Parts: sequence; structure tokens; C-alpha cells
Amino acid sequence: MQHRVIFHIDFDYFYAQCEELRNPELKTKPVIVCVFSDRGGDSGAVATANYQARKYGVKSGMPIKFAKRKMEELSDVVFLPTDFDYYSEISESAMSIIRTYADIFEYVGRDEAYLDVTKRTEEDFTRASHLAQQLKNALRQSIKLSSTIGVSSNKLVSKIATDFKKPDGLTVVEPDKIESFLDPLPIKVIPGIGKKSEEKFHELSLETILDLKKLDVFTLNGLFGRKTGTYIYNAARGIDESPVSPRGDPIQYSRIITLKQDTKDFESLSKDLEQICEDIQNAIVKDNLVFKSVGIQFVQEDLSNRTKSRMLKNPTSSLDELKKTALQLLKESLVDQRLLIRRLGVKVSDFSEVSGQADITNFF
Ligand code: DGT
Ligand code: CA
Ligand code: CA
Repeated sequence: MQHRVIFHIDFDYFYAQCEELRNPELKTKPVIVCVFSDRGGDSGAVATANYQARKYGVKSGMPIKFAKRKMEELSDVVFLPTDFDYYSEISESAMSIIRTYADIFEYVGRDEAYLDVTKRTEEDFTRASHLAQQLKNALRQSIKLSSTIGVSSNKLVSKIATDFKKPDGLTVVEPDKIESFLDPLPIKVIPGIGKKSEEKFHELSLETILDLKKLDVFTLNGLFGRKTGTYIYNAARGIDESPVSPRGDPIQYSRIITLKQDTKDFESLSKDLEQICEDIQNAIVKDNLVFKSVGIQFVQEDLSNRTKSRMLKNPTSSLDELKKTALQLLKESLVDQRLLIRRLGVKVSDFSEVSGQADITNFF
């Protein structure tokens, strides 16, 4: 029988784990990483929390004020602001290890990726299970990062398998076990099923995936529209043919060049910078993506690195906006630049697709 072998990997309590990595004393304490809004004080939302803090009901997306109230009694709780540049660094080192374990690697986000390992495991799930364990060990040994992996014959079931047991989990669902794995799970484990559609199903007295399979595809299409209805129909049966695709890999959307001559002259650097922006933007448009973050990188004459990045207000694929932001970052960096610059790079990140299945949540 022919089937694929697909890993989904997701790093545990990612931002909070990164904070623990650079400050191991945090490990024994509840840690809550927050996006403070520019209104000041405690306004803003929780980005994530470590499992110590989750025990008290703290969740991603919750207002910071709520989280503080839940933790009132505790003296050792730590609230921290996000540091995206640092999380990206950890993510990049992890991804560069993960990539080497895949026949095909698909970057999903800072803490998530799919791997097609069909060839290297020769379609054998025992081998796949060992390979997944090796990958988890490698991440733990080289960056002390704890992760969770789901393994199955497609992306959808592997993602559900990852969520099945966290943190530090490894769940393998062999092709002939997909049905018995999915049937008892609540409908909301299907990616893209949000609160609203969960309520819809609840009204119909449908709670589990087994219940959901009572609806035929026409009923589902009537409830959700053809695209989403068909998606849910197939998902309930563990069917997903979508390929692991290398698009979105950040390596494709960053460029670094060695300058003809070490310099810190704006005019000279800006010409190279614009050229790099054009190359990157071409790749992005070709892959039908928009980005939300722009960064520049200097390798200085002593080979040390300097980076600076900025979040945009809205996702875009505009060359003008990319150039404008990169040039602005260049200008700002040069103000206190002491060493000459030897290599110059640009990197864009925080992608989403212009359209497609990644947007499934928007239909609900
Ligand atoms: P996990 O995977 O359940 O152990 O925990 P996380 O924190 O890794 O959760 P995940 O994989 O859903 O999200 C990865 C990172 O994305 C997380 O560390 C922080 C960020 N994030 C997730 N949800 C939210 C949210 O609602 N708001 C904000 N600002 N950031 C979020
Ligand atoms: Ca995660
Ligand atoms: Ca994730």
C-alpha cells in the first residue's frame, strides 16, 4: 500500500519557553508573555504562558488584566513583554535543524512546520516514530527546546495528533488507525473549526467527530458553503491530500550579499539594499504571500552581526513599502554605526497567504 509519512512539529509554549531558555530561573515559576498595547498600563493581551501559569487558567489572547487577577495570590508570577527578534533567532536555529530531517520541509510559522519524510522512512511508521524521537532529542540537546510532534499519512491528521498530547508529546497515527483515533475526539480539534461553528454543531447535538460523520456533504455545504463544507466533510474522515510544500520557508525570503567594499555610507548601501529588496519581493509575489515584518542585517568588519526589524501595520507584498521600510531601518541603524559594514542582508517574515486554505478560519 502506498501512503505518505508526514510530521507536524510545534514548539511547546513557545514565547514563554524562549524566555525560560535565557533565564532558567523562570522554569519553576508561572511565566506570562504579554503584548502590551500602546495605551499603557496593563492594557493588552497574553501572547502565551508556560504550563505553570496555564494551571491557573491563563490563556493566549486573554486580556492582561484578567491574567493578573487570576494570579493575584501568587508572589512568584512573572509578566514579560514580547521580544520577537529573540524568538525569531531561536526559531531559525531550530528550523535549520528540523529542515535536515525532511525530504520536503514546509515552514508554517515561528514555532511550527510540516515535514514530508516518506522517502527517508520508506513509508514505515516504526522508522518514522524513531525519526521523530531523534528530531525531538536533537532540538532538546542543541537548543534545549522542548517540542511536540504528530505523525500520520497527511498534514491534517498529523496536526490533530500534535494537539492530542502536549507538551513534549509524540503521537503516531498509522493509516489504519485514523478512524479510531479521530472518532471520539471533539469536533473542535479540526483546524479551522472555531467557537461559532462549534456552537452550530452543538445545537445539532453533534459533539464528536463520530457524530459529525452523520452529516452528508450536501448538508455541510448548505451550512458552511461548498468550500468549507467539503473541507469539514473530508476532515472528519481524516482525508487531506494537500502536499507538504516548500513555499513559505523563510530561507527563500532572505538575502545577504557581501559588499564590494566595507562601508557605512548611506548612498552606497541604499543602492544594494534596494536591489536585495527587489529580489526578495519577486519571490514573495511568485508564492502569493504577504508579509508583516521587515528586517535588515549587517555583518560588520569584525564579523559581528547587527540586526534591526520592524512590524508593519498591515500585511503587504508591496515593493515600495518593503524598500521604504528597509531604507528607514538602514538610516536609523547608521546613526550610531561605528564599525564598517562588510555584508548586508534583508529578511521579511510573518507571512500569510493572499488567499487559500490558510484562511479557512475567516469563513466561520
Ligand atoms: P503550545 O503549543 O500549546 O504549547 O503553546 P504555544 O504558546 O506555543 O501556542 P501556539 O503554538 O498556539 O502559538 C505559538 C506562539 O504564538 C505563542 O508562543 C505565542 C503566539 N500566540 C499564540 N496565540 C496568540 C494570541 O492569541 N495572541 C498573541 N499575541 N500571540 C499568540
Ligand atoms: Ca506551540
Ligand atoms: Ca503553533
